[in-house]
Parts: sequence; C-alpha cells; structure tokens
Amino acid sequence: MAIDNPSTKTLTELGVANAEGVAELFSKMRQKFDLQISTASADASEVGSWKTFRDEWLGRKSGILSEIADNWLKQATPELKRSVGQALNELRAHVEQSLEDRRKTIETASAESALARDRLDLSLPGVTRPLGTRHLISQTYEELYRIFNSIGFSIVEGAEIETPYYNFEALNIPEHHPARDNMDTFYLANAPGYLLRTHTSPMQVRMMERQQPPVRIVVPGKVYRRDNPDATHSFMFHQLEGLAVDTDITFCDFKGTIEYFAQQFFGPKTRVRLRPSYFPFTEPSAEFDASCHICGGSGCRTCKHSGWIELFGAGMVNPAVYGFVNYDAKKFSGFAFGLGVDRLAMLKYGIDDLQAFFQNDVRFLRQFP
Ligand code: 2NL
Repeated sequence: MAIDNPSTKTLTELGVANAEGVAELFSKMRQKFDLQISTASADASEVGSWKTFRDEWLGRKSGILSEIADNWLKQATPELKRSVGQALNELRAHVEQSLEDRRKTIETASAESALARDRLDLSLPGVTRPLGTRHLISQTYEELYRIFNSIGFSIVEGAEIETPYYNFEALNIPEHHPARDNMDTFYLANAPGYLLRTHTSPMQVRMMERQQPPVRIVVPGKVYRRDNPDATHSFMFHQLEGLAVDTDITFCDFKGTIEYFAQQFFGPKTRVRLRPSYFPFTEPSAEFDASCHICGGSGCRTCKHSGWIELFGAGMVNPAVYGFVNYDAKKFSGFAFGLGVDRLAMLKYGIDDLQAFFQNDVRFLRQFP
C-alpha cells in the first residue's frame, strides 16, 4: 500500500478502521506538513514557491486537504465521520496558521532587504551647486541706480523696438539727418516702420508725453547701432539716459548733478570739466570729462597723457523737444545726458576689450564676483 500519497486513498484502502487509526493518520500528515514547511527557505525570492506550496496543501481542487475531505471524510463510515471531521479541521487550522506565519516571515525578510538595499547614508556631503554672480554690466547699472536714486531720479524702462517718431523726430533729429541713415540704424525688415532704438531717449519722450514737469528719470537699457565690433564698438551696448525738467532748472543744476555723479562713481577727489559739443536734442550741448581716476590728472596710458577722461555727452534740453511733448518752453527748462554703461564699466574696472562683456567667458566673469 502506497503510504507516500495517502490522501488519494480512502480510509478503508489505508486500513484505518477506528478513532486511534484516524488520529495516527492525521498525526503523520501533520508531521509531513511540518517537515516540508520547515525545509522551505524564508528568502524573499521564495514568495513564488510559498504560493506553490500553499496550493499543494490548500488548493481547492487538488490540494491535499481537499483530497482528504473527498477521500477520507466523505467516504468515512458514520462512526468515524465525527473524529475525521474534527481532525481535518484541526489539521486545516494548523496548516493555515503555519502558512500565514511563513508568509509574514517572508514579507518581513523582503522588506528588510529592501531597506538595507536603499539605505540613505545621511553622512554623505550634499551636492554643492556653483552660485552665479551678477554680470559686471548689471553691477554697474546697480551702482548707477544707487547714485541717481539718491538725488531723486526714478528708474523707467522702455521698449527696444521703437518708431522713427520717438527715436528721431521728437528729439529734433530731422528726416535727412545722417544719424537716421541705414549705416547707423537697424530697421526691422519684417516690420516696416519700426526700428531698434539707437538710444533710450524715446522712452523719455514718452514719459514727457504722459506727465507734465517735474520729471526726474533715468532710463536704462540696451540700444543698437550699426557698428562693426572691435575693442570699443558693438552692434548693441548698454545706455543710461537721464532727464530732469522743472521750473528754474539751470546749467548750474546740470553741472552740479553730473559732478556729483562723477565723484560718487570714481571717487570724491574727481574733478570735472565740460567741453562744447553738439546734439540736436540739447542746446547748449557738452562733452563731460572727469580727471583721470588712474593717475589723478598727471597723465598716464589710460588718459592718453591728457589727465582727462571723456565720460559722456549731455546738455540743456533743446526747447524744440518740448514742442513735441506739449511742454511750455517758456515755463520749463531741464538737462539731459546719455552715458554708455559698458564704457563706464571698462574705465572703472580697467577692462580693455568691450567684447569681453558679451563673450560670457567665466574666467572673465569670475573676476567680478
Ligand atoms: C550721446 C549722449 C545724450 C541726451 C543724450 C536727451 C534726451 C531727451 C532730451 C534731450 Cl528726451 N536729450 N538725451 C542728451 C545729451 C546727450 O547722449 O553721446 N548721444 C549721442
């Protein structure tokens, strides 16, 4: 009689005829189960084989316990039915409990190995990201804002695309003035009637259109001119224009303001001078020089041994401009200036090539943190 697969036989076939025999038979099945489950691995990868093992014992159709129910219990004599049923229930409870315990063990083991695998090392140093710095042009703008804010000028920005009216006409630059030539101005091929502003004055005109005096503003921004690039020229550079209009603004206010600027920007020992010049939008016009901040005025390479450095152009606002913005030229007067931020930064920080600002070589940028 094949005892290795007893659940496929009936009790009669197994020669079991009383309660003691039943108890002994169930005890053997329990031992068999215990042996099998104790030799199975508790490894996480054993989840699959746990399921196979569970089905072997608890499977609805061909599991061992189903076979026992079919072959032992259902076929049992009325006298044995009770003890077989009871023993089967006990065995089932034992098998289910043991399998559940094993499942939990496997689950814990797999969670632990996942934890070990993914463990964070909190002692590792963080990722240090390199911090950028403000571009030297931006830093220079900030210095200029500080100076002009301190004497009551507001900062106003405008668009880079403008019309000939605001860029030229309203600034008293007539139709056939050479500054309007294709040589100097970028006209937009895809937008006839528009151009890239050649200075930030158009925004100053717009501000005057919008409000009556007093006006005290500086207008920063990129401006564009058809220049070939070299150490001092570029098709784009950065400007700051200033405008002050009020009753009783004199040439003295004009000179005092730009002198204050020069001493704030280059140092308190700076001396200044004005030379006659010409701009259509100012009358009189002047070139504004400062004593050389390198040699103090005694002459050096930077000032080409003149002791003076040209800073920017300026003047008293030409009354003709007021006519375009509905200002009463008899009541109001003012001054204006237009400075190149790139040029001032080159002078102050001893940079000999304008192109260095636009090449974005970090070896250059890092020198001005
Ligand atoms: C330069 C220097 C300058 C102005 C700009 C200005 C603006 C208005 C009215 C009058 Cl709204 N003037 N700006 C004045 C003098 C000089 O720029 O070298 N320009 C070619």
